[in-house]
Amino acid sequence: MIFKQLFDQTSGTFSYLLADEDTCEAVVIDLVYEQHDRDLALIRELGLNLCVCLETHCHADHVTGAWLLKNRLDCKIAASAHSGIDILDKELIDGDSIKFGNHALTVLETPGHTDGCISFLLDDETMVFTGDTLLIRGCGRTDFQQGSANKLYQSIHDKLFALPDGCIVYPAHDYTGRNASTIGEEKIHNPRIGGQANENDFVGFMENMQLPHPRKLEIAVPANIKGGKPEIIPSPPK
Ligand SMILES: N[C@@H](CCC(=O)N[C@@H](CS)C(=O)NCC(=O)O)C(=O)O
Ligand SMILES: [Fe+2]
Repeated sequence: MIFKQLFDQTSGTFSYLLADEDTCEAVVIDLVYEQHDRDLALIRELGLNLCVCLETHCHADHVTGAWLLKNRLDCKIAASAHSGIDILDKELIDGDSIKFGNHALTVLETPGHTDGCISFLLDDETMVFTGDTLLIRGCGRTDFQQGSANKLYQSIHDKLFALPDGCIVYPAHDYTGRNASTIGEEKIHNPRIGGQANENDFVGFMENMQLPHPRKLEIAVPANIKGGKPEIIPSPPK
């Protein structure tokens, strides 16, 4: 399998490209609008056939590059049926399978950061793409966008922590220079939900975080509801 983890420095966002080496079918997860040229070039250089842009949720801190890539490569856009994104070609629900060649991602509904948060589990359970549900030594905030610390606890504790300890956690963000973790590591070392922390500890922690709102909140949410479709459609290069 071809696998690329890509990073946007400005928003601290990871995007992911996964593809089957034999069939060249590819999927991407959580693109960033400003990284469109980089992502398009990479897909073309590798000779891939992009099937679908996947969104783990409707992001509040950056605008997705999904619509821009669909406009150029004629792929589909898919996210949770509860994401609030209104231009989806496919609304995903728990247990759905997204196939690319001989590989597949399974959809796990993991609400809490938003109602429409989903994670994507690779079929051999070696990788899980957790969006903002589970971050490295952290998790998504629960103070807006239908956030619920109780739901987030259940999603992480009951669904993600039930995966094999060796399963590699690839989140949507990191703000400290780390790039991946494992389920086993987070079960022990996540300061919010790891170790002996119970649901009350977790909810108490989340309700007292007092984070400033993301800088782009007012721009990002309305733009992401439209899949990142710009007001003025860029004309393709000649
Ligand atoms: N400083 C960042 C904040 C980003 C932020 O709030 N990120 C959200 C994800 S959309 C989050 O859940 N962060 C969790 C945390 O920082 O612990 C910005 O302005 O964009
Ligand atoms: Fe988010």
